[in-house]
Amino acid sequence: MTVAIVGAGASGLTLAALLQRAGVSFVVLEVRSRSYVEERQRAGVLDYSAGQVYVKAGLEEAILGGVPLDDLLEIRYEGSARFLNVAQLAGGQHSYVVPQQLLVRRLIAMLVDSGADIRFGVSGVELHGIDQSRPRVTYLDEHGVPGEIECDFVAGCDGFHGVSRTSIPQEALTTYTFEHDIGWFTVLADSPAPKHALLAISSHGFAAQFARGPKASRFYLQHRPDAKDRLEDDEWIWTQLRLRLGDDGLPAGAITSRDHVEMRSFVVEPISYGRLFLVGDAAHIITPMGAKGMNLAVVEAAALAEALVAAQQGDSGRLASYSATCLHRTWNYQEFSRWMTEMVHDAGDDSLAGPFRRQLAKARLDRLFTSPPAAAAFADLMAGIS
Ligand code: RFL
Repeated sequence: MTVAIVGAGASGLTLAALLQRAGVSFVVLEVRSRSYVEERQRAGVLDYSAGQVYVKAGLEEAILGGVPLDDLLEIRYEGSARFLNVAQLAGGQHSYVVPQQLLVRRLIAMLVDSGADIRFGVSGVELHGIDQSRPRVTYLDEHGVPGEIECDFVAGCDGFHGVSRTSIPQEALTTYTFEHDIGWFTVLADSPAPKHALLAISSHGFAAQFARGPKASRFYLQHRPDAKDRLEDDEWIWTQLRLRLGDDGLPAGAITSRDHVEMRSFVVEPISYGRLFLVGDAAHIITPMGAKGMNLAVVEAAALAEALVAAQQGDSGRLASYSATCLHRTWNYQEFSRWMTEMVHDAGDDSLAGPFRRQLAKARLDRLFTSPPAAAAFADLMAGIS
């Protein structure tokens, strides 16, 4: 059996690593260079379920070795701190602080060292015959030389803007999109990492701070419609962060990257067609609230690896149920992300939600600190669905 893996991000590389362990042959095609992929900064936390993918595969040391565990979540309300010990509430299921670029770098090093076939810098990738028994993937290599991979299955791990999803006839897919009508900036700064993941709810708007290594933080910052052109305004950013975090002494560091976040959700159903299986962002986009994008990508890659290994042994049942199994998890995470999005925005700032919804959101927030079953249900989703 040969699997063509389109895309060398979190999902494609995880799938490759798991197939390699199982002795299934594969080729990975990636449009970007190795160094570009290794330096792309995005997510920062692997939840418990995603971490277990590497533990169960015997890759704990190679992928998770030396990374700190993540137990506590701070929710700061108008400057006053409250903590949830998420790992304890979830029965000891802790998350791992793993910047996405570290995960990607470790996976690539492991795969390349063991001779895996990863072709970086390709272009013009096209899928052919995905509804037939021997699909083909054509491309131009990094020197512009045409190449072709004949395979048994194609794994579409090429993100939202890739070619895999759009190779499926439109009439075969149902598409769901949802605009959250909230504006966010994201800023990466050389500012000391917070001790714990921090969500700050405030009448000035929502903000969050997460570690990205010991000396850097990723901040998220809600902006109202009248402030959406403030992304380049460092003074506005630091003033707003200090106000919302209730921390006058928050040190301003060099901002190394800044962007608008698309607060949009997207799902297609089904996520397989013929011999093509979509994985991760190729199949869905989830807002950063709840931090599930990378985790979904990793857990889906594991589900597909298991299904492909079973198929190689003559059991194609798991491939047949791959889409439904993954969509169940995806919709649960979309619901979790939306639930949290409403809570952290509405509880602080009633200029968008109005006073009634603000009270509802505050009740939802308080329940996390007053009802152990409510806190446990929250922690259960934070730990992830395997
Ligand atoms: P990736 O990681 O984007 O990898 C897709 C790969 O496919 C390549 N590609 C192609 N290759 C071959 N042929 C083509 N035609 C191709 N087109 C594209 C791309 O170059 C790329 O290498 O998708 P994957 O594997 O599905 O992984 C998904 C995650 O990367 C994504 O969900 C997360 O990064 C989302 N995300 C976060 N997720 C979390 O769990 N927690 C977070 O805190 C978090 N923060 C974030 C994020 C995403 C962000 N951005 C910019 C999208 C913060 C940011 C700023």
